[in-house]
Amino acid sequence: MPEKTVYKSTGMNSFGIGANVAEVDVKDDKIVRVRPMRYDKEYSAEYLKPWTIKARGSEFHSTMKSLLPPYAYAYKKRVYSKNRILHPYKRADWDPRGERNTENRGKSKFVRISWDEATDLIAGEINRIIDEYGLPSIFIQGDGHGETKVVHASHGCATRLMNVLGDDWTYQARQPDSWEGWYWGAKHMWGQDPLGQFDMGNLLLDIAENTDMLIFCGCDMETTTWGWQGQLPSQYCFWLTEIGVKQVYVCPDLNYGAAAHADKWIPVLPNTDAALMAAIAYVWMTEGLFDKDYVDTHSIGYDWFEYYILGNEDGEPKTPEWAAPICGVPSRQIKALAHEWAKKRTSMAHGNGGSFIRSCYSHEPARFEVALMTMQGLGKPGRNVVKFIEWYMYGLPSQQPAPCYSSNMTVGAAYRGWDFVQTKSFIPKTLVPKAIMGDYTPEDPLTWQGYTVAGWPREDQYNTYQYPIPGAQGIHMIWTDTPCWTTCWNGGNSMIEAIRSPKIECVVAQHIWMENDCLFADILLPINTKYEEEDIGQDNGAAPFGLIYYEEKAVEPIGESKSDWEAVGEVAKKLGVYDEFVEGKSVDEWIKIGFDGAEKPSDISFEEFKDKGYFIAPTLDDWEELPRGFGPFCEDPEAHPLSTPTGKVEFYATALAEHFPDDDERPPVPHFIPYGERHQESLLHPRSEKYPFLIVSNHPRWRIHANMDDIPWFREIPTCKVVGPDGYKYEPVWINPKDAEKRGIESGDIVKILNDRGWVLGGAYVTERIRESVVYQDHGARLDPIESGVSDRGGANNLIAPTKTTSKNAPGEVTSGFLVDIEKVDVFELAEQYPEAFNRPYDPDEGVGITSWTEEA
Ligand SMILES: Nc1nc2c(c(=O)[nH]1)N[C@H]1C(S)=C(S)[C@@H](COP(=O)(O)OP(=O)(O)OC[C@H]3O[C@@H](n4cnc5c(=O)[nH]c(N)nc54)[C@H](O)[C@@H]3O)O[C@H]1N2
Ligand SMILES: Nc1nc2c(c(=O)[nH]1)N[C@H]1C(S)=C(S)[C@@H](COP(=O)(O)OP(=O)(O)OC[C@H]3O[C@@H](n4cnc5c(=O)[nH]c(N)nc54)[C@H](O)[C@@H]3O)O[C@H]1N2
Ligand SMILES: [Mo]
Repeated sequence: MPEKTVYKSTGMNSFGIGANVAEVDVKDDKIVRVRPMRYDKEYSAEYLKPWTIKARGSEFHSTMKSLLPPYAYAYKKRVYSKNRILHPYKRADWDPRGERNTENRGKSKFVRISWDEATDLIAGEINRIIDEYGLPSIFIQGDGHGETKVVHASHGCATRLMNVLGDDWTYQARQPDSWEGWYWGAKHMWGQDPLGQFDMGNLLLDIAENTDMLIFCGCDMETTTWGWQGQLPSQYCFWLTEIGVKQVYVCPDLNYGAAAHADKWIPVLPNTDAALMAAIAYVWMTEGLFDKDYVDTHSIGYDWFEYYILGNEDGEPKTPEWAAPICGVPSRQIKALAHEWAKKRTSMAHGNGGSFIRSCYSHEPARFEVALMTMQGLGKPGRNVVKFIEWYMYGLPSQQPAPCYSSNMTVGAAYRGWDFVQTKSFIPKTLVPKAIMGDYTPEDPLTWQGYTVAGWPREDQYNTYQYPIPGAQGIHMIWTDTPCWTTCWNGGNSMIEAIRSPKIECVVAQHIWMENDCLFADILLPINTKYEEEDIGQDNGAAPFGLIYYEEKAVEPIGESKSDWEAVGEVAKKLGVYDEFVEGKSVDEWIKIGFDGAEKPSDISFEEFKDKGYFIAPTLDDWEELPRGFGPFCEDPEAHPLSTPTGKVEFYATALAEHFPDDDERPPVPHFIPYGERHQESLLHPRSEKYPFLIVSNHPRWRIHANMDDIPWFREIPTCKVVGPDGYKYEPVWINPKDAEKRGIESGDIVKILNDRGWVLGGAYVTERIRESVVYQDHGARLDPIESGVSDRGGANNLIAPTKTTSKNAPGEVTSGFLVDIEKVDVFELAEQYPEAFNRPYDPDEGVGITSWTEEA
């Protein structure tokens, strides 16, 4: 029997937004087991009023326990990972009073130091940088996903410290990575501020009652839903099959959701969805198969779109025969899909957006989707767009996305993570390497459009920003709590080059495990996991009910680790601003502030809350009556206008035409753009002769981005790692049998994926689950550099993603759907060529560990 059981959210969203709450059993200061949470442990069913969706003679019920993904059960392995950073470290050959050897970042090893020395060093460098260059020269990277904590926020605690020091430190503004195409494209067509994605009220009910066909375009209902939502969406899809809702998957790979749920798989070539959809529009236009009345009353500029699709603009009608060789879908299939879609009430489904939403010119496919949905009467019963993850984003009373939204309780008042709006200086994350490597001055600055952080209104994209800001100098110090730039962002190898620049005099990283960008730090602070902290949490997104919970400490901090909030606090002490930093409040007081700030539908005292462990809100009585998706706009577009300049769907984006009249990479009307001045990542471009494959770099099945690559239980699974002849576990690469044969590749072979930006290794899996001309390798595998800045054994393919942004005026990331080649390698030959990399201490069960990088090993 456990000595105690505590509640912990296991979702990895971070930003204070929890999900997948678990019961964690503890004995002898050890986590012994993780179990689903029972919602009815402290509250009766009469109180909870669990919801039921009734449709087509069948019922789908809310569950009484959390439906945890595998990550939740396995996470304790991370707490006790051999890869934990247990003490502060300093890079051996970095001397703040002498040689800094910045070019050795990622190469030299680390030596152990004390917390006292580490915080002295950091505070000393902060003061020195401010004196020599000014506060804008301090750059804070604090924006990742990861463990969800509220008071001990996993990211951005340092931004709060900087706010104490002034209002012009430089912030790394994360662009809307999850939504790029929607943000930079769809928003100009159907508004939907701030993200550009869709009204989702009550759509689980609407789909069950009214939808005949659901098209999953770039969506894996058995992988990415796990990250934030657990297994509820999966159960829902099994139920849809039972009640006869047809499920069509459009994706280059037969992903896990497609394998489990698809009635039909349409294997499209990566980032050619715009061509496929243009051809569907062509069929509808020429055969009169769309809702003309709706288009007349709900949109503007349709004629411009028709002009383009019919080929009047460029002499090229966008027929299915035109699209077929581009998107790799036979023309008869395109026609059949167009006909079926016109006949049946069809909704589109996404996880978030699909990897293509993070590819070159991704605003175009997103806009095409809006066009198609509008042509079929967007918002009519059964005709909406649904998104199966990040429901919390829509957890507003007006946007009830699921029947389960009984409350919008948030403990945000206690959140101590990122807080950046005060500072005047920022760099979009996609432009960081460029900002560092260029010789920018306030007079001759780097410029871009838009604040870039998800959440800014459409109009902000018309603003031009600059680095450095007037009167400021460039950045000279980086402090990161998100050390996975190289494994998660665009052009990772260019970031490695930038971080080694002598301009960057000091790099501080605070992290739980020794991995990825930690290798490039000068000072490392050891952070603990959420199991070692006391906190408060909320889940108003993933669970069938809205709830807040008290997160009691499960075990004592391991080694000398501290929470992110405490670690930054130690630096604040050395700077003499601790009280200002914590605003005079203890962790306990912050937890209470979070509890008090949550809008609770009925009374409960703080003591009772702590005692019960959680507080849950019952289902709303009238949830079935709440608006559904675009229903209100559909019924009365004048009373419920969209947030576009005209209030209607804009086939011709009036504001793009006004602000960027010469932008041929994002013209006012959606276009299929295979390549252009900026990107040549297309099989239609001559570059493809050298690099004849497109890589699909999805969100990982056995990780959440860079998290969890060292869990032994997962690494045993053949779809997680491929064991090479040298015993090393390589990141899988899927390749079609026809392509594999041409390259002499067999399952289990080790392959190199390459382009002009570098190369990474992988373990081949030859399968028809991936279409020809495409290779698939998940993103986020742990860095294990061969030649640092060029090649990687771990398979971190972001290293070779393009450095260039979405398009001229859209500074989004491009991290999937780019050109590569693939060839078989002999790992033993490579080991001879690169003995240092291949002889690094390595444990196949956990990968490269901290002992590979420290001198005491
Ligand atoms: N190739 C490719 N790249 C992509 C995408 C893609 O589709 N393909 N998708 C993009 C998208 S949508 C996203 S959201 C990004 C994700 O990119 P990130 O949000 O940056 O990724 P994560 O790995 O989740 O988290 C960031 C870091 O936080 C660390 N971390 C976790 N918990 C804690 C903690 O408590 N404290 C501290 N200090 N650190 C912690 C993790 O170990 C990791 O190093 O990736 C983008 N990159
Ligand atoms: N397990 C797990 N869950 C996660 C995450 C994670 O890292 N791991 N990350 C979370 C985050 S931050 C986000 S933003 C979401 C992301 O959620 P999504 O955007 O839905 O995820 P992706 O893996 O980028 O893409 C989903 C599917 O798109 C398909 N696809 C790839 N390229 C193309 C293309 O060109 N065209 C079409 N039609 N399909 C394509 C692939 O089949 C892929 O499985 O997931 C969240 N959930
Ligand atoms: Mo994301």
